[in-house]
Amino acid sequence: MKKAKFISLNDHKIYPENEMLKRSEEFFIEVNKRRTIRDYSDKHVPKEIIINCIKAAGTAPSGANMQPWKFIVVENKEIKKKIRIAAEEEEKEFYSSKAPKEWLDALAHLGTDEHKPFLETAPYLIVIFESKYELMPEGQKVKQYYTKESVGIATGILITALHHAGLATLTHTPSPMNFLNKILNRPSNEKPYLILVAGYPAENVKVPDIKRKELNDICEFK
Ligand code: IYR
Repeated sequence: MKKAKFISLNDHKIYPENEMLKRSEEFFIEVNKRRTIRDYSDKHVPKEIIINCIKAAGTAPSGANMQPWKFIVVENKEIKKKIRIAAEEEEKEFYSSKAPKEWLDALAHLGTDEHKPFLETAPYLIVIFESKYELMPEGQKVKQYYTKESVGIATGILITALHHAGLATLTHTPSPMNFLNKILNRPSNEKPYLILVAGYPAENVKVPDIKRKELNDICEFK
């Protein structure tokens, strides 16, 4: 068993309370401007920006610090096309037969359908995989813990980092997504978690007229 080893905490900055208040307000104002975008410009985005955002995502806490995530960044047009074709096939089934009426009703206000042109137009598809276990060189499987939670937190940081950098995103989850293992040549221990579409919004893009819940509806103080 590995022994715990501790080092000093050097980088945690303490701010005066008025400054914390200002920083927290400003952060809310900034993230509150984020909207999910389904129509993208094909304008190039420097890869370094994406790299920095993925580095930010990689700072997420994780079960037993196992960091059970993998971010596959797809820029290649042929690969994006393959992903679009496979995703649209699943979505066609979803919208035409698989989805119960209740689900389609719940989605109606978003105006989505089986067509996913953004999978080709957007400069980046960041395909996020969740490692259910780690595969060691000799073939042993090492269990990972709280993988869904860990990858979810990392994805949240990634979305926030991309927004902070000035990019739009869309979380896309065609179901099932195993075609991603095949297209991206990922091993069987990696389970597709979601496709994060990233780029600039298309010019004059429209977004659904939807509202966020009020603080009182999402939070209680005891
Ligand atoms: N995957 C489909 C359907 C869909 C499902 C949910 I839940 C959404 O919030 C949005 C869409 C699609 O992408 O169209």
